[in-house]
Amino acid sequence: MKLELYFAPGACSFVPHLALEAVRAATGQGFEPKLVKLHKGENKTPQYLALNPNGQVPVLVADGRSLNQIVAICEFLDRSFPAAGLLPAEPWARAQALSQLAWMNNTVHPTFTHVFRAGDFAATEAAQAEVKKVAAAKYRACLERIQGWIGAANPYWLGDRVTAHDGYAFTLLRWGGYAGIDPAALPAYLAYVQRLMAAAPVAAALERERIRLDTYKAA
Ligand SMILES: N[C@@H](CCC(=O)N[C@@H](CS)C(=O)NCC(=O)O)C(=O)O
Repeated sequence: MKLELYFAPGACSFVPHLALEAVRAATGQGFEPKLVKLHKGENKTPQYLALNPNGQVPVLVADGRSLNQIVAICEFLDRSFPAAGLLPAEPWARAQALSQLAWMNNTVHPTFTHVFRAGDFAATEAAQAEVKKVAAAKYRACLERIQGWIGAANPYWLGDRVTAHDGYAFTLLRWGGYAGIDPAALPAYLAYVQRLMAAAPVAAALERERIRLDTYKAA
């Protein structure tokens, strides 16, 4: 299968990026990374909007067909490459894993967007500061819930294989730095992410995106 991933460094596209590295490690199926420069508006060109009318990363192009939305991309990759074990096969465990991915995508991620792009949600500077403050507190609570889930992870979120869940966990903790959240304040989460970053598929994706867990700056 010919696979292409449209991604932006540090964005949520890290989730399918890591999933594709996990697929490569388990099956040998490769993919072509396609860098999208969001700051240059490359996600709003007519060519890009034809791939994804939402004008966002990620997009997976599989044999010429484009697919957007992280949850759908993970589901497609899991069904296409079951040997990679991206999602559990047992129906209840699978549904629970999809529920966690969906929550990160539809709740945690938009909460962060209120911190990162408060100007999209309020007009005045004072109102934006308020939006940012309230959203940062909600975001911290979300990270604490994730810490509760992965605190007992062994060694990775879903077991002994790196999966898309781990890509989301890394991304959301990294974004926490931009929300003023010190990863050291979430010790079990941080220990898990440090372990994760040493895994070969994660290291490959981090290297390609040239990102690290270095977004938190002490005030
Ligand atoms: N629910 C979407 C979220 C995608 C998303 O929010 N992508 C962000 C990067 S993390 C983006 O492309 N932002 C640029 C924009 O909206 O202009 C998905 O799962 O693909």
